[in-house]
Amino acid sequence: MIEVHHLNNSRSQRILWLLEELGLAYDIVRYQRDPVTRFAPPAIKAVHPLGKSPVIRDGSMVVAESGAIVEYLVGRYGNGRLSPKADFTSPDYVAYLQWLHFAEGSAMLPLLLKLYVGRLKEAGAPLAPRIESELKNHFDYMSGALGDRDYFVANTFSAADIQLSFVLDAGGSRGPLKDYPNLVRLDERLRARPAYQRAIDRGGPYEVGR
Ligand SMILES: N[C@@H](CCC(=O)N[C@@H](CS)C(=O)NCC(=O)O)C(=O)O
Repeated sequence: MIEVHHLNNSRSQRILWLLEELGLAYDIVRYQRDPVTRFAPPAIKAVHPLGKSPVIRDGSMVVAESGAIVEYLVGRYGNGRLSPKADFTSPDYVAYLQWLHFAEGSAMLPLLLKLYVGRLKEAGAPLAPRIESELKNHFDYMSGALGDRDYFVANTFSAADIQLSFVLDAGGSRGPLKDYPNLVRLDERLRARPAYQRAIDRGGPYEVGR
């Protein structure tokens, strides 16, 4: 049975959602953020030395890093669902990989900088213009690429949309999501999926984007 090491209000919500979309059985090992620091409890280091969530255990396999977890689950259990066929000559598959990696590799950086630099108050003020311009840069890019389509890759729901959903959620709580009506509509479309709702029911309240 796949085990998901799930931290409340975190990126691991995406993995629960993906597992629900794939109809796979899974167990949840739960961790609560410290109410003051928001850090994960040290106990999570017993499963992976980084001490971050998500981590999954699947038999002898322990996988950290949500993009890698998504690729692993879709590649191993997807049977053609939630991604274009793996083919490096296919523009759709290469676009899928790009979006999958863009979420954590690029888009989260200015969102995290805003969170941490914001805690410096006045001391962080010199960095604010660059952070804001990079937020705009990344959200402009996502919004322009989505255009009037419903989903990022081949206009078909894929695991790349799941991976990008945390960027939308973080953009809703401390970024510029509201300035991008097509991304707001995508966020609503994703949240309305029955598997998304089932993942919330199992994972517990999820308030990153609210
Ligand atoms: N790039 C990693 C980021 C993992 C990460 O930072 N997870 C956060 C939760 S959203 C975490 O565990 N934070 C608690 C902590 O750092 O103590 C991924 O996508 O899995």
